[in-house]
Amino acid sequence: RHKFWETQPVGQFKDLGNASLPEGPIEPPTPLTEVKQEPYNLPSPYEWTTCDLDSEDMCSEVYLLLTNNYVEDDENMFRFNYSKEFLRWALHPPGYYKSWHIGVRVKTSKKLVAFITGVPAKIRARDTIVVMAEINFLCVHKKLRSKRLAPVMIKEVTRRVHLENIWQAAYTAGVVLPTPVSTCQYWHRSLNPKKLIDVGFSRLGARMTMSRTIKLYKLPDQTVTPGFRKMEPHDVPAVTRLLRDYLKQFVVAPDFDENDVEHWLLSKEGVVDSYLVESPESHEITDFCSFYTLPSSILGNQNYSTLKAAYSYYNVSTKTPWIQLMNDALIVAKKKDFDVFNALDVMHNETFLKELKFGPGDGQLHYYLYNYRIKHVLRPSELGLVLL
Ligand code: NHW
Ligand code: EN5
Repeated sequence: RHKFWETQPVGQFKDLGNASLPEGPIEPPTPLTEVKQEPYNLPSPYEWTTCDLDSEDMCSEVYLLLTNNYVEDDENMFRFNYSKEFLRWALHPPGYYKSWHIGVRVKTSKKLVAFITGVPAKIRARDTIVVMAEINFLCVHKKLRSKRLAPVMIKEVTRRVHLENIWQAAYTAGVVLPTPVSTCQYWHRSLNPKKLIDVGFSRLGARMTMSRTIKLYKLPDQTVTPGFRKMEPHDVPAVTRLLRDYLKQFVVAPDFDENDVEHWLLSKEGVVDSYLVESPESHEITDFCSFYTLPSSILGNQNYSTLKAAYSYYNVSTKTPWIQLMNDALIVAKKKDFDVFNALDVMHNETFLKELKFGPGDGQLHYYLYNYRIKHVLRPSELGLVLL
């Protein structure tokens, strides 16, 4: 069934019910001297390249490869359209390795035809903090699919991760592979229902008119929580404390320090937005919410080419009720002209999704760990990790 994945240190389907297998690494690290020193062989028309996203030209090449060939929904109506600024942010966190940003070119034309990336992250699984690679942006040009290039790319990124003495990885995918740590559901909150219906992202409900639908999804012009404001650089220590304390309760979650929070959560125009609640009395930071910007190209529509989507990122409520906090997030997203606000059913998201008129999407997201076994399949609410 899975000729490649059967050979890899990942949970296998046949072991799913087996509670006697221990939690933790599936295989031990090998001495660094035993890690293959040369890149894996590609089919002879192709060659490896390391992509420097700081180079405007290389960043554009990667952007165009992904814009034309990355993830689509199951009916091929929408395709993720990560911006260049987003890619630079996603691939340049503290301690990143340039060697983990891997491209494949056609030798003769130098055209970029495939890509895969890793970034380092400290991820806690129960009470163990593990340095991992987060693998993302695996993409093979549409014309080169089903030639078994993906396994070579995965083996090559694995080799380069091993060279840094890192032996575990985390990744997500819309497809089922051996074997999910957890399976999450996408939920969608319409902000611009007319456009969403016009482009086929959503449908007019039974016994609903367009004007009733627009009214259903109306939001106030202003946020309602006193002390709700944009996160600023001086908030990094307080937000780090708030977030670290919140993420403790999940089975799998990132172990963020102040440098990580500064990188991943300080607002970056058109990339990531973070808001917090500062108590007007005590000036304590009591609540936090954030979302990242990931538009999708709309394939084959006469009137629209881009769907502006905000994706729920990390949120913490200690004083403001979840529903009020996340409604304020919807209000600011609407003000910023997003068409839809998306969220997974991870962390405490179930407590606000239905109430705030999110509806389940047709997509799922499966979470995976490489070379790390977790005893049971986790509920989405046990996951404290959001990958981009
Ligand atoms: S998920 C998004 C992945 N990208 C897309 O869906 C874009 C559109 N599709 C494509 O570009 C986020 C191609 O279809 C791709 C496959 C490139 C997906 N993950 O070359 P072949 C991520 O980026 C397996 C893992 O012929 P193809 C996460 C498949 O099961 N494996 O297929 C990435 C089969 O193996 P099997 C995937 O269609 C995580 C083999 O690839 C996969 O031309 C990577 C077929 O290869 C996927 N999304 O290209 C793993 N899709 O055993 C990281 C298919 O079943 C692991 N496959 O025969 C950790 C590494 C680091 C470890 C460090 C210690
Ligand atoms: C790695 N970082 O399928 C990411 N999206 O539901 C890679 N559906 O947008 C993995 N098909 O349900 C990505 N509208 C896996 C996801 C791939 C993209 C994907 C789904 C998630 C999606 C939309 C559009 C469907 C178009 C036809 C969808 C319904 C919205 C509706 C709004 C009103 C209330 C009910 C729901």
